[in-house]
Amino acid sequence: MKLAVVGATGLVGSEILEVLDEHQFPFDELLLVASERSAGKKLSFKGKEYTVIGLSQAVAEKPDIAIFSAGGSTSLEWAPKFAEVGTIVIDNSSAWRMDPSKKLVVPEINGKALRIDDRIIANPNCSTIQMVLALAPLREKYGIKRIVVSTYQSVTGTGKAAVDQMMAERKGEKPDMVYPYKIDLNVLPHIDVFQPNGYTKEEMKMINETKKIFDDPSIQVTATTVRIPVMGGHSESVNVEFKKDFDLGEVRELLSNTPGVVVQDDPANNVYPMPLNAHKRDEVFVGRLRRDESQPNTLNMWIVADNLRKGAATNAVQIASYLVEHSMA
Ligand code: 2RA
Repeated sequence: MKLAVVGATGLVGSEILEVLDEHQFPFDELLLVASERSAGKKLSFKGKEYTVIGLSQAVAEKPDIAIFSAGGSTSLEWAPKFAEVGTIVIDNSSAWRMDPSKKLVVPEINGKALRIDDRIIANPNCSTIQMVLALAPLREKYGIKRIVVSTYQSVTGTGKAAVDQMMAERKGEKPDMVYPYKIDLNVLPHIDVFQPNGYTKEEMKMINETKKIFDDPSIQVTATTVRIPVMGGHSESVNVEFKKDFDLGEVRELLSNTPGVVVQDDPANNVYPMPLNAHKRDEVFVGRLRRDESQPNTLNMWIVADNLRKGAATNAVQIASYLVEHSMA
């Protein structure tokens, strides 16, 4: 097994390396890949030093799996070149997610859809992954009619330059601006670019990707995505209307029995999910479970996860593990 991590020098790239190590992902050879600009750089993994290589050199190495986290344009150009030499690309960018010929995979939900000839597999958007993982067992039991989601997203979702902007602001230094405004002590109702319909691209990702992952275009979704000056993970307020009525105790039990989901819901003792506690954790945390008393069959929930983990690196490594375990790679 020859494994390549493309975009190894970035924030998600280094998280992928941590997750590969923690999950003891089996490989014989590891290629750390980045743009030609970063080629030659040294990175260490498990006490061993690696020299970062460029993309053309990596294609020539014909890796079995390449986990990409290098942005949409790199992926559009290079994923097909890897696929052509037989590599299975697991891509973190939005480049291929809505391509009808590509699978958009959260292994616990639709891993079964993967086939041996899939060559480019899309990893969903971070804020979508944590929401659908928590909703999946409830959808199975009660059916979903409509989702209203508002997010509170970590600056790590934008990348290292955004973390640097926030930290410089905290120190009173002049930052290189990534966001149109100051992010520290502020809240920006603006993630990714605005679309002609008034929604942002991040909001449209949540809407469209949810339908694709659940393979159900009839689910109605509306989203407001917001950037907040936090680092540990993304938080989401989710209001979900089911087709059938539910029992709150049963909801708790279904969520507690879902692999990868942890229920933290004890308001009397101030127990609820927070990004501070989700940081560096692979699971999705759910709490504030309560009936929406304003209309039937509707539940309110609060969902938190480390966006660099289950929202990116962990999900991608889990897809790779699924392929290995099912002899597809
Ligand atoms: C964000 N969803 O948090 C993005 C990262 N993919 O900005």
